[in-house]
Amino acid sequence: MTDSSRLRIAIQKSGRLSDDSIALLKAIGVKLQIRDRLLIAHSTNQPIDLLRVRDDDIPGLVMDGVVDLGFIGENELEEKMLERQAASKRSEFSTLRRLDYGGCRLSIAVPSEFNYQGIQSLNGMKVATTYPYLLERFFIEKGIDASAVMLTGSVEVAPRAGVADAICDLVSTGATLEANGLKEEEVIFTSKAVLIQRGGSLPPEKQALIDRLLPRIDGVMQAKE
Ligand code: PRT
Ligand code: ZN
Repeated sequence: MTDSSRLRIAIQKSGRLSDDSIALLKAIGVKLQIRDRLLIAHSTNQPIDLLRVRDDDIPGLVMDGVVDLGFIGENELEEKMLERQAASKRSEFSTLRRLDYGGCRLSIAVPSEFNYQGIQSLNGMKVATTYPYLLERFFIEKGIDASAVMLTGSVEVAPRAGVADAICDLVSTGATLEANGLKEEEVIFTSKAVLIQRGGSLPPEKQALIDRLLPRIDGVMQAKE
């Protein structure tokens, strides 16, 4: 793949975290030449390679030690951690920084005409989601007897399509829920993008590079406050 002496960073190829993650790397002085179709992007002034993948793959790439660092939403990270735990897979990593973008919440929403009377109203419901592990954990913690229906997309249309009674999906402005006749009732997880590092020790030069980059990230975030 790439020269293993170079720091490998996994980043979302195209999606809500891509632009902000690339902007952050550029702001801390990492020059990048990104060609849209390519999986790998090399820095032209630092020993850094970017692996551009779907965000779903990033937690596993870090936890399996395929890459050294990854930019990922906490929602995806936590879901994948629970999934790996259920499969008795190790999920070693450390969170280096919580970043100032990618903010959203994972919420349960019900059709607006539904007479929601608190969390007990969820009992017996089918709830469509892309995050079954986070949702099941919430049900268990709250003692709710409901089931998660896994959908990989178009979660917000599930109640109208008769596939589920409610949904559990990411929300930022709330416009998508409103457009689909749904109202947000329970926030089950709040999320931002984070920078994570794989478990185990890194070669000294790689660790030294990370240790030089982190204060620059702090500086960039402080300058925006
Ligand atoms: O292709 P790939 O698998 O890489 O991308 P993806 O489609 O799985 O993810 P993407 O790019 O949509 O989101 C990546 C990450 O961005 C998420 O895992 C979150 O950490 C973060 N994020 C922040 C969001 C949102 N805000 C968000 N609003 N991810 C998704 N949404 C969607 C939500 O699912 C819903 O469809 O936006 C819609 C709701 O937005 P509002 O503003 O109408 O409430
Ligand atoms: Zn994804």
